[in-house]
Amino acid sequence: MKRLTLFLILFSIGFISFAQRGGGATTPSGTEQGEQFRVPATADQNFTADDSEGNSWDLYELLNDGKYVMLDFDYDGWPYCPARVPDLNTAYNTYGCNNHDVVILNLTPDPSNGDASKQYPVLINGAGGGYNHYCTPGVPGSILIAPNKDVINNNIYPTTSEINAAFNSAGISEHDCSTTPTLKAKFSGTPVEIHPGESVTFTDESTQADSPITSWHWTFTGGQPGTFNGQNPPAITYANEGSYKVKLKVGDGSDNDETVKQDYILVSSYCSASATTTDDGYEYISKVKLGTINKTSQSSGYSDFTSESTVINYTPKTATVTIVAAYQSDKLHAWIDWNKDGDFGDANEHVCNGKDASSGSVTFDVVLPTNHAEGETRMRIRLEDSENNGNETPCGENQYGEVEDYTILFPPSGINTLSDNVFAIYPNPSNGVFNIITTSNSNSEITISDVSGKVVYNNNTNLNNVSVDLSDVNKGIYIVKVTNETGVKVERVIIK
Ligand SMILES: [Ca+2]
Ligand SMILES: [Ca+2]
Repeated sequence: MKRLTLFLILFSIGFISFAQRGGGATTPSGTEQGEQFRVPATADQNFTADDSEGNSWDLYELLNDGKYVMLDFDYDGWPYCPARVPDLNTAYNTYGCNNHDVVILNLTPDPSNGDASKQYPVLINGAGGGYNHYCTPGVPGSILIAPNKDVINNNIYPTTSEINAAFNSAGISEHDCSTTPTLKAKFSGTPVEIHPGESVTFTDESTQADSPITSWHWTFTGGQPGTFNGQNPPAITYANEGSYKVKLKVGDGSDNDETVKQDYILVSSYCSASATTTDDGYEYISKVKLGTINKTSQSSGYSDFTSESTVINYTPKTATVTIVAAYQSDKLHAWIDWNKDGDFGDANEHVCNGKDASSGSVTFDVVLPTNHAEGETRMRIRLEDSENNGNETPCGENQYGEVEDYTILFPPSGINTLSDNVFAIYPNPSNGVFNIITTSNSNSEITISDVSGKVVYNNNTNLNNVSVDLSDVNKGIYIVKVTNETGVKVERVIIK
C-alpha cells in the first residue's frame, strides 16, 4: 500500500513537472515563481548511499570536505529525464569530474538504473532517503548545496546554461578532468560512534600537489589529547557525551589546506536508533505525556528530548503516546535503563513491548522496579511499522515511525517519608501473608494496589499491627499506601 502511494506521489511529481514545464520542451527558468518548494533551506539531513557502480557517497562528508554538491533528481520512465543526460555529462566534465569544487550526483528512486549514458554517479534506491528529502517538486530538477550546508539554489532545470549560471554565481571554477586535485586535507576516523571513555583512531588521507606534505595539525574538540602535530595521531579518547568536530590542516611548505568535519564524532552512552522515513505524511510520534513530560513534536526520525524529564516512583504513572497518521501494523515500544548501565537490555527495561498503535494512541504504565540506580536515566520510545522493515529492538533503524529519548528521574531518597509517620512491612518479600506495623496512634487507611493501579486491599484501622493475607493474588510487586492525619507513606511489597 505504501509503495503504491509513493509511486503515485512520484508519478504526480513527474506529471506536475510536465504540466508546469510546457512539456519539457523549453527551458522553464522563471516559470515556477512563487511555487511552494519543499526543498529544505539547508542540508538538514545526511544520507549515505551507493551508486550503481557500488561506490559509497556520504553527503555530509562531501560538504565537510569543502565541496559544493549538486543533487540531480530524475525518475526513470519519465521521458524528460534522459533528455537532460547530455547536459549533465557536459557539466560533470567541465567542472572536473567530481574531483574539484563540485560533486554532481544523480538520485533516483529506482532500485536499479542501467543507463550507461550517465557519466556521473547515479545513487540508486532513493539514495538512502536523500531522494524524498531533497527532491525538487519538478523532475528533472537539481539543487546546489554549499559547503556550509546552505541550499543556495533549489531549482536548477538541468540544462547546460542553467547549470553554468548556478555554478558561476556560486564561484565554482571550471577544471580539466585530467588534472589531479591540488593539496587537499583529508582524513577519516574509526569508529565515529563511541561510548564515553572510548577512543577513535584517525588516519590521514590527504592528497599532495607538486610537493610532499610536510605539516599536519590536528584539532580534536572534546578529545584527549585535544591537538596533535604530525601525520599519525595517537588514539583520541572522548570522556563525555556529545558530538564533536575534528579539524586537519596540512601544508607543503608553500600552500595550506584545511578540512573541518562538524559533528563527526558522536559520543553517546546509548546505541543510536532512528526511523529512516521522516516525512510528516507517514506515522510519527506527535505527543508524549508522562508525569511532568508533556512534549509535542513533528516527525524527525530521531529526537533527543532528554531535556524533558519526570520523576518515577513506586506509584504507577501512566504514559500516553499520541501517533499521527497511524498505520495498521504500527507498534509502540518503550525502554527505561533502570540500572543505568547504558543499555536497555536488562530485566524490566522493556516497559512497553510492541503495543498496538494503529488507533493513534497508546498508554502504558511505568513504575519504579526494585534495584534501580540513583539519579537519572534514559527512556527511549520507538514507533515501528512491524510489517514494513520494522525494528522491535532499542537500537538501529526502522523504516516508518520514529524514535524519541527522554530522561527519567529517580525519586530523591526519603521521598516516601512525607511525614513523620512511619510503618514497616514484614516479612518482605513474602508469600502474600505479611504484617504492617505503624507507629501512629491515629486511624490509618491502608491501600494496596498492583503496578497497574488496581486496588487489591483496602482497610481503615486504628490498629498498630495489621495482618494482611494476599496469598491469592498474582505474584509481583504491590504498592502499600498508608494514610493518616499526619500524612502519607508509600512502600513496595513483593509477593513471591
Ligand atoms: Ca516526534
Ligand atoms: Ca540497562
